[in-house]
Order: sequence, then C-alpha cells, then structure tokens
Amino acid sequence: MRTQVGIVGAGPAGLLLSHLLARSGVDSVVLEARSRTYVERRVRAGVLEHPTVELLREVGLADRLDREGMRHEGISLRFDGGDHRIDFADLVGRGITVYGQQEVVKDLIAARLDDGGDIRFEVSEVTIDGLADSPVIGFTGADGRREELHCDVVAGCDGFHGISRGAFVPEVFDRQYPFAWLGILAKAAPTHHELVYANHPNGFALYSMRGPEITRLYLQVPPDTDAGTWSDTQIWDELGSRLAAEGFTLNEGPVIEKGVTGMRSFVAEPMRHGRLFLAGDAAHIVPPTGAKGMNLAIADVHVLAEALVPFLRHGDESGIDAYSDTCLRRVWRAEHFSWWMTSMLHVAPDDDPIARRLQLSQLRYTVASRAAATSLAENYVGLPHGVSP
Ligand code: RFL
Ligand code: PHB
Repeated sequence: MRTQVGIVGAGPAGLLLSHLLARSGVDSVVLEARSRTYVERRVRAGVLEHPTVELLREVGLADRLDREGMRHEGISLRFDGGDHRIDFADLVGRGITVYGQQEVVKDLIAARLDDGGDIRFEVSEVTIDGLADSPVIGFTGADGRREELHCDVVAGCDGFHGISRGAFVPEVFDRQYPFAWLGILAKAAPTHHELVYANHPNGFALYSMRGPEITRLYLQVPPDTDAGTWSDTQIWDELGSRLAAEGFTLNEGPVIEKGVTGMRSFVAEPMRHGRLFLAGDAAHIVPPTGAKGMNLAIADVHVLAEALVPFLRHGDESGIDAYSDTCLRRVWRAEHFSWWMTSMLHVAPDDDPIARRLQLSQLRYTVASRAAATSLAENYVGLPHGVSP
C-alpha cells in the first residue's frame, strides 16, 4: 500500500489532520488500534477554545457543533465561600464552546468516511521504519493480515501511550502531580450555565456539563484512588460541600460514567524526527485544569497540515523545518497556564500553610484585578494558532 501521509491514531489529532490534508488534495491513511465504537464513546475533554471552533468552522466541520455546542462567555472561580465570575466576553471579547470530544471525533469520522477517507480500525502490531527518507508503517489489519504502508511522511498522533514517540529518543520533561481527578457523568440537568472551578479546603472540584440533560463533575482525589471505592452518595455529598455557594444548587441524578484521571505535565522535544512528526498527546500532556489537551492537539495538526502541503507538493521544507519549534512555543504556553491553574486550585497533600495562603492571595488577585483576570481569560479562550509569545 502507498499513501502520502501515514497517520497513526484516530483521536482528534489524527482525524483532523487527515481531513485538513484531504482538503488540500493530499492522501492519507489513518491506522487506529481501537474500534470505531470505542473511539466514538471515549468520554474525555469538553471545552473547545475559540481558535479551535474557528478552525472547525473554516473547514466545514461545525454544523452540529454550531447547533448543539453550548457557548460560554465566562467561568466562575469559587473559593473562601464566595463565587467570582471571570467575564471572558467583557475581558477579551471571545468565549469557549462546551462540546464533548467524542462528538468532535464522531463528526470527524463521519466527514472522512463520507469523503472516501481511509481509516483502518482495530489494527495491531504497528511498527515504523525508514524515517530518514522512505517511511514504512507495518501493521496487522482487523482481518489478521500483515500489511505495509509506504508513505512520504508519518504523523504520530497515537496519544500518550502510543508507539510513535518510541521511534526516536526525544528529550522528555515530565512532572506528576500528587493528586488525581475522579470524574463523573451524571444524567442530571445543569443548574448553572457556566463552568465552576472550586478551591475548597477538602480539595478542588469542577462543575461542567455536556448538554441540557448531562452534568460533568470532577473531584480532586489522591493519585492512587480506585473509582469503585467512592459510592455515588459520597461523591454527591463531597461535590455539594466543595461547590457550595449562595444560590447554587446541584442537581443530582444517576451516575452514568465514573473514572479516575492522573495529572501530569509532559513534553517531548523535538516533535519531529526525520520524516516522523508527533502531534497532540503523543508529544505532550497537560493537567486538565486548563482544558487545553484537545485544543493543543488541534493546534498542532493545523500547523502540521500547513507545513506538509507545500513540502509534498513541491519539496518546500521551510514549514516542516519550523514545525517543532512553532508548536513547542504554544505547547509551553499551555503547559504553563495548565500548571498555574492546577497549582492555584488544588490542595497539596502536605497542606503547607504558606502554599495555602499564597494560593488564596493569587485567587483574590485574579478575580479583583482586571489585568490578572484578562490574562486568565486570554489563555483560557485560547491564543491564536501558529507562533505564540
Ligand atoms: P488521543 O485522543 O489519545 O488519540 C490517540 C489515538 O491513538 C490510538 N492509538 C493507536 N493507534 C494505532 N496504533 C497504536 N499503537 C496506537 N496507540 C494508541 C488511540 O486508541 C487513540 O484513538 O490523542 P490526540 O488525538 O492527541 O488528542 C488528545 C486529547 O484526547 C486529549 O488531550 C484530551 O482528551 C485531554 N483533555 C481535555 N482536553 C481539552 O482540550 N479540554 C478539556 O476539557 C479536557 N478535559 C482531557 C479532559 C482528558 C481527560 N482524560 C480522561 C485524560 C478531561 C479528562 C478527564
Ligand atoms: C470537562 O467538561 O470535561 C472539562 C471542563 C474543563 C476542564 C476539564 C474538563 O478544565
């Protein structure tokens, strides 16, 4: 088999890359380890930055997003018994859209398949060779047959646990946090129209949603927590305490999904090795407090598609040579913002009294100063794709 771009992984990064390339007449094949049903049901991110939504609109992927996505013009920071709104619309004139990652993935798969795109689900034993000049991806198809995919370049979009990062030895920056998130999806109508990030002496809590009938909620828990040890009643009680504010009621309902997510900051440098380009979680992980993971994956492949098209059309290498540096600047900005939000909002297990007071001071300043609130808003709604400060 032969294609121009061999894409490993059908998450938001791999699927969107395939779509962007197809719009410029570049062929690709997407190889995915899981089944279509599995990737379409995987519950993950929910917040789309402004530049993400703009890009999806520009490339014809936003029909359902525009109908069903929930536009938010701010978030609340809740601490010390008070609720403080950060008004994105007023501060930076832009907002975010709440639309589940699995909805983005469904829209992308449908668009690719409608357009004759080649996505192979349930592949295994993926290998990558020939990265100096003529890449070959080996894989076993769903039918058990061993195949070889020859391509001009490989896009490693296979997430944090994928194999493509292992094709070379990048420099790795890795920090794990001493806490995790217990997340639930509940069949309960949201009672508040925006996200609430709460810093409470018992730990962080986040109030989010997925639609008019579904609430998405998270609690800070110790890193080794087994989700099964938390009963639904305990979860609702703890959410009630941590999110408490005057006039705020939490609608409870059946818990339809429950899981624990670890928190880490991770970056692999560079994001390119010969003809291999890493994008999304394959190259970097942020703690979810800044809602940046999927958005970064989308920003990476936007830059990558714009670099690959001139290279594949007429051998222009300027874009591919700049790819890693261009992405890493934006990645480190998002790493910083996500680390900053995480440290401001979570309670450290050692409960250091100085750290606690510094946190509260930072929170009070962030909600009281227009300059500080604007900085949060600008980062949260998302900096433009391409070169970052
Ligand atoms: P993905 O989505 O992990 O996709 C990688 C795909 O590669 C496949 N794969 C392989 N395929 C073939 N061969 C192999 N050897 C393979 N190994 C793996 C996998 O099956 C998978 O389909 O990576 P991608 O595309 O880079 O996308 C990244 C995002 O998924 C991720 O950053 C976000 O989900 C992170 N995230 C959030 N991001 C946001 O932007 N906003 C949020 O609000 C947000 N909240 C979150 C999150 C992640 C969370 N969890 C569960 C980690 C909340 C949570 C709880
Ligand atoms: C979500 O809705 O899943 C969500 C929202 C904001 C975050 C992380 C996750 O920071």
